Amino acid sequence: MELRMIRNSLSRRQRAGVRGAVKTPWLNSPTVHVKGRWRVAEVWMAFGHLATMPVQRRRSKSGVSEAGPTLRGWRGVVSVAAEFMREVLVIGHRNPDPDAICSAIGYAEFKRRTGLREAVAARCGDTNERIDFILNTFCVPSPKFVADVSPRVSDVMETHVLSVGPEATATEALAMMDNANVRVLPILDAERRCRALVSVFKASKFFFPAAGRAFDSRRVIGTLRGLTRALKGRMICAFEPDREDDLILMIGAMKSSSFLQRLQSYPPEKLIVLVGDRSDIQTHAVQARVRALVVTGGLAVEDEISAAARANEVSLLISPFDTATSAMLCRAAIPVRHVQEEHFLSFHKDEPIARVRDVATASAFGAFPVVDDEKRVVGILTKSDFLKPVDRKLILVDHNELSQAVTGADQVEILEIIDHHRIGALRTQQPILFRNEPVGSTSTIVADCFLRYGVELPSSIAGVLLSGLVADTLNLTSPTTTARDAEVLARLEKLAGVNAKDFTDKLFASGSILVSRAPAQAITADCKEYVEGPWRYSVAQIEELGFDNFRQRKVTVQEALSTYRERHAYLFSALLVTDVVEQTSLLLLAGDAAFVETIDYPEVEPGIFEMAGIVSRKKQLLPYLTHQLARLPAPKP
Ligand SMILES: [Mn+2]
Repeated sequence: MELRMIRNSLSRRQRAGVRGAVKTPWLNSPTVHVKGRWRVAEVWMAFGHLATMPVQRRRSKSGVSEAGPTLRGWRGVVSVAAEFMREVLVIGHRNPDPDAICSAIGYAEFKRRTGLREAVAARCGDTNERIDFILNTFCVPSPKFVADVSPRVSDVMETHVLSVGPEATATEALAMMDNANVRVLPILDAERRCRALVSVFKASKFFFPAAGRAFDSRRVIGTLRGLTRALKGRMICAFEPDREDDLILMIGAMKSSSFLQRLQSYPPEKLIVLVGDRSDIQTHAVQARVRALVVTGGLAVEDEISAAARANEVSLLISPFDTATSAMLCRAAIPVRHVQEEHFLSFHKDEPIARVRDVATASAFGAFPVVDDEKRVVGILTKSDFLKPVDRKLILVDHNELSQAVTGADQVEILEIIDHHRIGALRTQQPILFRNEPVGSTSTIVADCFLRYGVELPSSIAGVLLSGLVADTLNLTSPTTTARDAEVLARLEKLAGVNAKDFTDKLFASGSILVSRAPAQAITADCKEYVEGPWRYSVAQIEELGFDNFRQRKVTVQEALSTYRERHAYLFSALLVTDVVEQTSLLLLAGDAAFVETIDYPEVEPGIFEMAGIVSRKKQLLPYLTHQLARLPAPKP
């Protein structure tokens, strides 16, 4: 989304409130800045169509006006990232056939060329040998695989994860949290696995010990290297700088004699002494062999004292801060693992939001690391992320029934349907573009879109659409073929520079599914589910050059079909094995005996019917099956 387009989409009053726009590097998209007097609801209204969202959580204390909360009190600006989770998937049916894949590729291209830049071709099933042959022939990548389109954790999580390593100090963690205004920080190891979360609660217990444990406020836990970092100081000399110590902080603010006396009350190796440029105190500390001496105020140390420190193995640090500040910073140098929360809840990035939401909101935690399959942290989820709208929309091609659509299609908006099948029962929330034409393939309709609107059709896409067309119409020989298919095919042949007849022969010769796959996979490669009144059933089709491959495998294929039918509890499962050379088919039926008995085609073998001249599932077989179904008595409830 261009910045110019964002600005143009706003009203004049809104535009006045937009201060400017910057690129947010990790989002790879522009960010709009608005003034604090904007109401939160207005931001949603103005930028909602961009699927936008304030991505940086600022001060939680937001101002409230009568019209709802404003952005006042949020620090600085609210960043609204354009293109945040905006996607339109152009997707065919489950168990995709060439037409489903080819029309998705073609229509996504058409939509992108006519202004819908976020259109992406997708598929919800595996490709097969014939589809791969088409994609390879025209050098077109396979559509993006999407198993489920329902909103997932990864759709709303924050992907810019701020984190610290286990060796970080509390100072560093707290500074990072303050800067970014986040309340939770994961502690990640080198493999980006989450070990714990930084707990502000535990940190505050360390910094402000309970009244009875006032002595604890002098505890300094950490390494000398961590201390030096926290003090932004430098080491004059350091012994075992990476060893973690549990030290007692002592400030040399008293008379030399009192200091000497106090020194004796503690084991010297447990002491860290902070003092300004008081050489007598410094000398006492070095001679007593304390663990570390911190000279504050950035003051220089006499050469003799540093030499003595080296000789006595006393680590000597210089802090640029005054003694009071240095004392506080030393305490804050505690490694985060001492103030971490080991108990936390994490989610997998692919978990459905609907499931995660309840668990997350019921828990006491404020934020949740999001992990991938290797348990690496890829995002962070906070409760407010559940308010983000997931802007994933669908354009369905080559099907219009939810039972054949990608999982989760019922949970997202469907923008358009481009199809050539019977109209099933699909309800939509809004009016949609629904183009359904009784032509031989969806690819024909898609090609028609390019031709009708004079949109440039690249030769590779023309080749892909030609493939979908000849695959579905068996090169214009199927009874579903119309005059328009023939016209469109002639145009596509020219644009792609391909002879349809030669190509069809090669396409059907490329990979018999019965040969390349086990029967259980072969019968589901192009299988569709139908819902007809009280009944559910499935109809699959396999296209072959001759019936030889089928005859060799008919027993196992029949077994696979009846297993499949039982598993899905279908009234019946049908498989049409079509010989594309002779233009005829065999029908295998597994299912309800009363239904099978109604079939009046010749039963050449038990469960196998000869359907001479039948090649189209959609135009010939399906109307026949629904007609036979109507003769069945309604099932008893
Ligand atoms: Mn089709």
